[in-house]
Amino acid sequence: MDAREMKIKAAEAALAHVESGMRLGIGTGSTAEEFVRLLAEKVAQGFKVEGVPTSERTARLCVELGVPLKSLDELPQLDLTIDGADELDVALRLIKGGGGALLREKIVAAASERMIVIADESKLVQTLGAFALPIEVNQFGLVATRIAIEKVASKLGLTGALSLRKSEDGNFMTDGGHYIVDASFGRIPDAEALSNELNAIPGVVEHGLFLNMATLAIIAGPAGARTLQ
Ligand code: ABF
Repeated sequence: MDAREMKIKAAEAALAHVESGMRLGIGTGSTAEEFVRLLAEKVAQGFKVEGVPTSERTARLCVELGVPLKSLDELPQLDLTIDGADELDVALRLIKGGGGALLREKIVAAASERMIVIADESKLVQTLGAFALPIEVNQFGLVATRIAIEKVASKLGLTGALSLRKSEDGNFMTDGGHYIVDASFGRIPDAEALSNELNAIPGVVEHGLFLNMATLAIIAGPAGARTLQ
């Protein structure tokens, strides 16, 4: 089974948790997109859902495939969000934001009663941090914010470089008009402490540690999909 087939398996298993009439948060990334494709097939057969997309990219795919969308202001309380992740551990702590949508992903997940993470087994790690932690920052005061992040890292004994994410035409810009600093910390032994410290930096808009948010993870491997909760 190749990586795409595993993503489809995870998405299929997640679809089994979706009931007609649900208000759904719809994630971003290649795994979430497999979910959107499967959901669109169900919608075409008469399944009723209303989705709130976590990015412009996901919104475009949903519109193209006919998945009905609402804004989060129209549907501020959601039944379930289904989204991918860059890394997760067995306690369902996540690193997200590799796709650049972490702020909307976190707002949508926080507005949802439940969050199901879908991933192939390469994303499951013992300790978070091999994937560089995306940190969404305000453009104003970028240098000061980077220094503040470095101070936090040093306080927590984390080493590694910070790098401002680039795109083809300059600095990568999120849907909210912010930059992303990718922090290659290596292992993050205390994700809760790092999350709290980053939240206290004014220039940090949001970071990619999703703690106490996922209620279930569906991990697909060559032998099929299994769940963690
Ligand atoms: C989103 O997409 C992100 O938070 C995460 O960065 C990424 C995972 O993408 P993929 O499913 O393509 O690996 O869920």
